[in-house]
Amino acid sequence: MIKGVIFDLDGVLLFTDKYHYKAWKSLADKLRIPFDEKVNDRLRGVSRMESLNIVLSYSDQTFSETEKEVMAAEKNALYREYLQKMTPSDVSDDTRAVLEGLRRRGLKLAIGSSSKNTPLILEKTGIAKYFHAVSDGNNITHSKPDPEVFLKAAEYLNLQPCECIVVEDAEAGIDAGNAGGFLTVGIGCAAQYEKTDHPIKSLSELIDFVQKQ
Ligand code: B16
Ligand code: MG
Repeated sequence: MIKGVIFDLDGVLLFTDKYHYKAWKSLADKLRIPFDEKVNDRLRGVSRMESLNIVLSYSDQTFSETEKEVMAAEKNALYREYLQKMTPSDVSDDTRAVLEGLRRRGLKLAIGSSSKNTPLILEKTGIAKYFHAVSDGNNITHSKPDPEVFLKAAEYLNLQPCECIVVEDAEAGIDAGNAGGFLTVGIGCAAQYEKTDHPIKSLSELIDFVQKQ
């Protein structure tokens, strides 16, 4: 029986993925590295430094660790400028209705995000009130596709992985959910991924799906 739902943040609850894209694009343009939506999709769910390594893999230059630290910090500063402008109006009515509907039905809700910027995003959008637990880039040592972030979220909810659904937009996130023994639901890019247990087109399909389990 499903007792909890663990939501990825970026690309599932909020469209902060467009800000990641703009910030990485700005860095890539400066370094004259080709970067488009297809490359950006490879960065979904993976950590900041792993993302940077993917971006730099399209360059024929090599960079020192110190140079990479500077680049990652520059990208993050630009990304945070976009986040600072977020408000509760960035949360769609549909998303609110689904979170409220699941809570009303007694489900425990958690966030499972690779992002170290999760606290800022929650503060700006005011959505922390919907969640019983938050597991993010600040409490993990291994990023998705490692299941750590979701296993911690389930632990914080006092639930077993087999009692929880993981909702993801990233292939790395679906791999993480599967590796942790969760039922995986994919939206956006992850809806087309063959390893996703259940694809959805919109979050509003979740309530029915949870009730049928
Ligand atoms: P940060 P999620 C992930 O968030 C993003 O999808 C991924 O693109 C990003 O590199 C990662 O967070 C780390 O983010 O630089 O803010 O720590 O999808 O797991 O909610
Ligand atoms: Mg995501």
